[in-house]
Amino acid sequence: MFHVAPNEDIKSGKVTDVYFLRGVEILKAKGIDRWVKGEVRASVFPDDWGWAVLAGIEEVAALFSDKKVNITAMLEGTIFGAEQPVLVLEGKYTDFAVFETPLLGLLCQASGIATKAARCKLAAGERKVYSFGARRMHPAIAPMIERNAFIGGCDGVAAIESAELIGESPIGTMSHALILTIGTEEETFRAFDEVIDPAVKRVALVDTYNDEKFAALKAAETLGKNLFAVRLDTPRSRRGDFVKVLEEVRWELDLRGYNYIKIFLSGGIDENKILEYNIYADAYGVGTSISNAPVVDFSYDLIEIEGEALAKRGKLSGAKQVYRCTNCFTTITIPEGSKPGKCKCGGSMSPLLSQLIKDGELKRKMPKPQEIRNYVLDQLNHYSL
Ligand code: PCP
Repeated sequence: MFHVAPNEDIKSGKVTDVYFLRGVEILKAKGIDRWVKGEVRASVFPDDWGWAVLAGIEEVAALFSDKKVNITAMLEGTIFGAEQPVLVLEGKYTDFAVFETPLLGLLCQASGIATKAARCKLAAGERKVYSFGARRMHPAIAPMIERNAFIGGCDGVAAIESAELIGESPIGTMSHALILTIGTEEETFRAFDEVIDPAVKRVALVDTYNDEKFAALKAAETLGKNLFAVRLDTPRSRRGDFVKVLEEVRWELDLRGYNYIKIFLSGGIDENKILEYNIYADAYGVGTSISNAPVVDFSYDLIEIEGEALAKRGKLSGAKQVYRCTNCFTTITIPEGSKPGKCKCGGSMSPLLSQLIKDGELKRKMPKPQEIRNYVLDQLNHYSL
């Protein structure tokens, strides 16, 4: 029905670029079967990002479990730099060659989404950031998109299937369509408050018909203490000096004692808009800029053939380890087996690449999305936009 590959085709290596299959055919025909080792790394990041968040490792583990390979990799959620190997895959080349396509696909998109989410969360600080972007992408991958938006730092996701995948409650209250269908904002706010589970925070959408400040006051007068926030999803054609609009909404609410009512923004939001609107906004719904985030342009390159260091032009040969200072987060990449010594700050250097799969057997407990998210948020304290 839908133009997506079923799990079994991904797992069997059918979702691969044909030149990998032709390579295997030739090697088998010529009886050439070498033990090779290769690494996944990105030489540059999109949009001048200074760092990225590694995501997609859980799915990579699912792809390679029961394959005759060994994989070492950074933990999912690790913040890494350009040129740093994030995963090392070794085995008999003909056993795994066709899986290079799904391997990179799983890491490139997930890491782009998780990084954009982390950048938005870093910009928002304590303010909530919710993933509202399932509608911008093919529904078959909505759970993947929102799972990685969540582990990257989003505080919640909107799509029901995605929320189930990560074990969270879906976020969202009312759409413009509901208000237009019921007829008035006031009737809609009342109906929402009468019908919807009281545990769902009441967020009133205030940009459907009139000026946001008057609709916000209408919402406050209608729901009083039951109102948690007003949402402005103002169309671009009406935004003008949007910070001034937010200032007015905040002023008019506070003037009448509605200081407790929060301001929630959505529509065209990214980390730069968040920095601009933080003066008045308390939470953000981010869609396109996270779900349509640029990919992290990972490549997989062989670095050893039968134990001998060898790499193509432009790549550093031989196996490596990436060490990060547990104190100042300085990171170095050195040949595998070399000693990193102490960091210049006196801190100790901790290796980031560890065993994930050994002879097709999973050697790592997969953390919950909440644990990965907390790991990302902890690291973010050491990074800036
Ligand atoms: C959309 C919806 C999403 C927002 C925009 C994501 O607004 O509210 O949350 O926007 P982004 O992709 O630009 O970040 P509408 O389609 O106008 O809203 P609604 O369905 O709420 O009526």
